[in-house]
Amino acid sequence: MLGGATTWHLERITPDLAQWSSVRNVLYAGRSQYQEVEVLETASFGRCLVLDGKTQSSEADEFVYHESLVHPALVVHPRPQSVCIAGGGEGATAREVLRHDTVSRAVMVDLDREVVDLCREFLPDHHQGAFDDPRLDLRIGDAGAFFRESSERFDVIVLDLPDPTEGGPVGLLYTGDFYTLLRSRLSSDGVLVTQAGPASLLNHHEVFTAIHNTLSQVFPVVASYSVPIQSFGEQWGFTVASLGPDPAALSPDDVDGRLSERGVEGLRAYDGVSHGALFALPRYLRKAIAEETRTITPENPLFIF
Ligand code: SPD
Repeated sequence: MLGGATTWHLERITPDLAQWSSVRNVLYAGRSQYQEVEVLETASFGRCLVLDGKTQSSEADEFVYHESLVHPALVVHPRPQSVCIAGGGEGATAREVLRHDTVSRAVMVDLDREVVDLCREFLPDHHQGAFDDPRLDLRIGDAGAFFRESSERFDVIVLDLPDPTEGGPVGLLYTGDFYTLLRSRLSSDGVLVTQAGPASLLNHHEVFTAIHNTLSQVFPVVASYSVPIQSFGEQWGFTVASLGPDPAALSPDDVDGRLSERGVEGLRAYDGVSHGALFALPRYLRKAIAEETRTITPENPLFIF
């Protein structure tokens, strides 16, 4: 039997597979206007933000997730000055964006003020003061409405959204219509990156391959990549779409040179070597992406389990 803990968090991966994590303390549990919110202190991963039952990030391995989400897109842009983040309530995506000294303006649009406030209070190791950086412009609101109503163009757009779940708040932000709008909000050489759901053997077909295919209908250059996130219990996917160079073509020296030129220091997961490893998808995933025909639309949305 498992050890003496009495409270467990169950991370569901597929209908038939889950990861159990023992909970030392429930720091917060409640319902915001949009979703169920928990901040759990777990024995294995430290503090975790859990939305609608799904771990969004943990103190132990959020650096893997956030560095992998942010830096490939920023590094491939020749000189990212303005960045927009959709979601990212923990503040850790903003933290990584603001490491690049080329960035003079970062707008972060998150739907849920209660989640942002809880993260500021309970997850200081995630944001590390990013909310107080004068370059950060935090907006509370719907990212879809923000991009429809503002004509501002950004060098990089980072979608750090909760997963698309049936009945959840973000399904429309994973559709071709939304990606078309975002393309019009990018500057020349602009780059978009999105977290793209599970990329494991058993569930890459849920949304990962379809997000790649949907972005391919809108952008000239699209590349997907993945990294293991142990607090999620599996391999996680990301997709980057570019109006300029292909991130998958950057050499380790290109990556390390750009990080160094921009004063990016203190990374624990990402560098030139790991950039190549991120994009080195296994053969079955490359095949699944090449054979994918589904496009995500408001009429035909896709959801993760
Ligand atoms: N910051 C948003 C990341 C969403 C990741 N969801 C992971 C779910 C793991 N089961």
